[in-house]
Amino acid sequence: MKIRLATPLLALALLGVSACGGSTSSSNNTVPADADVVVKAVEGISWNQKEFNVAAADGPVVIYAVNDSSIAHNLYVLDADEQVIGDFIDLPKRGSDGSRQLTLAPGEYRLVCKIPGHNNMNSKLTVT
Ligand SMILES: [Cu+2]
Repeated sequence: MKIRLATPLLALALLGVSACGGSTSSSNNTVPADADVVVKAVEGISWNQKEFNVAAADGPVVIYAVNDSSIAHNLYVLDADEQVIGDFIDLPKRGSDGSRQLTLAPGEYRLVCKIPGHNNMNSKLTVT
């Protein structure tokens, strides 16, 4: 029976390249390429803008939210009747983020945070 001498060498080579597989975490969140609306929770219990606008004529709206503050938040999309649309985005700590694809008819919506005392986090989203 022949012994294949190349095999141990190949095994060593594979061990060598598999040593580093850890993920490098970045402090900067990457906004999804398909995001139509980018909402940031900022210091001072506030969204980064009071008004957002998006044209939905080409289909669903992708809303991306990220927590860029030191306390917990969440993002709810409300329609004109204050009804919640879709699932909320939980933003428990700085760097938390998430996105939702929602089918929104043209009109006015609110982007709110429902944590008690965060009433200031109430921005207008206008869909055209
Ligand atoms: Cu909040």
